[in-house]
Amino acid sequence: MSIEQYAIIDSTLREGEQFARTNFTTGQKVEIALALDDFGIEYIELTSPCASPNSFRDARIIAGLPLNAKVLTHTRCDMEDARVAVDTGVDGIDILFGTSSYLREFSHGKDVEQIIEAAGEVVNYIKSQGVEVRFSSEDSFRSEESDLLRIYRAVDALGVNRVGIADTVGVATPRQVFALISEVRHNVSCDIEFHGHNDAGCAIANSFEALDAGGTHLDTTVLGIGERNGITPLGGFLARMYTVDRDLVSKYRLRDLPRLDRMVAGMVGIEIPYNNYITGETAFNHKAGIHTKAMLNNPECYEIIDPADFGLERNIQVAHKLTGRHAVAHRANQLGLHFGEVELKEVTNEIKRLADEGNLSQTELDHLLRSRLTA
Ligand code: HCA
Ligand code: CU
Repeated sequence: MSIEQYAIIDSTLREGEQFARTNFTTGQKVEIALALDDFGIEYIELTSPCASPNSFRDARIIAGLPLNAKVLTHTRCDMEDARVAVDTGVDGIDILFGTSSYLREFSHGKDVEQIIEAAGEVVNYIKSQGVEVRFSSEDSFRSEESDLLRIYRAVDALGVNRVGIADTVGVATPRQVFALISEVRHNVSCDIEFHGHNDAGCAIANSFEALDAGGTHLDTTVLGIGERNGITPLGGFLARMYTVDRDLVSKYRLRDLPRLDRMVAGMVGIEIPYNNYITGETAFNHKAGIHTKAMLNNPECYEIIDPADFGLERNIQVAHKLTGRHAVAHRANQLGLHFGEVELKEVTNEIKRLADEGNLSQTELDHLLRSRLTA
């Protein structure tokens, strides 16, 4: 385990704007930037100022906010775009070039030498303006590794702050990510960023492997919103890191995660998925009798994350047919009711019988428990 230091580049205001339902207002963008900054996120990435007039204006506004986080914007590897980006007053510019054979053939038509030449001019200009610069290769995992390494070595020699590896189409496996980032680590001295899409469900695992292999910066968005089904979700990534070592995430204000997820979900008009990492409705719900018995003795039996660290509570579900005596006694105790062993067995059997007949609500269950003791 080699992860000692890493930083999050949250791209809710860039990749997140590429989510099908997103259309943030200026006010919402400012609210998100402030909330991410409060949370302790180190970098906030914004949509290219060349995308639209409001994108330019909003980049200037956010770059002017008194944030601890560094503000980045994202542009093509193009001199005119770079000039506009510098004009916004951001701390850093993330430039992107397509290096896969698909993009080289069907998009820009440039070979490796031409890519390096174009990068040189733009990188030198951005650096001359005293602004941070990152060079990333779009669709890195469908690019020739030797081409990638040549390009990364060249931009490293130019003095970029970071190179970026992007799994643009979500095709990479964790092993491939570990292998490529390890190789890049041996070839450059600058920092290394990873950006992973989630098309095949590997974004979080890939992000973890990227850091474990020597990556230093990781892209996330709140709830994972982004192009198609999105990228590494902030909450899921934190869950992954927390369960490896809580100290890895103690620098963030974890108790604010539920508010952050709710806020962005509301702004883009979606519900937080029921099975979302940490903030999903059922993330800390315990149902089966055998689980709840152990949980009541020691929650760590079935929980690798303490919900209290995220300002949340667990729920022991009692009103169902899989319930058990311990869960029923626990609920009864919460209501100030205490059953003897025989009564407890009887009332538990009664709950199971009723639940078999149809859904039993918590209110009905509480009523049953109370009526048993007053009868
Ligand atoms: C895209 C661009 C990008 C860029 C990632 C990066 C990707 O939407 O195609 O700058 O590292 O996934 O490649 O989001
Ligand atoms: Cu992306």
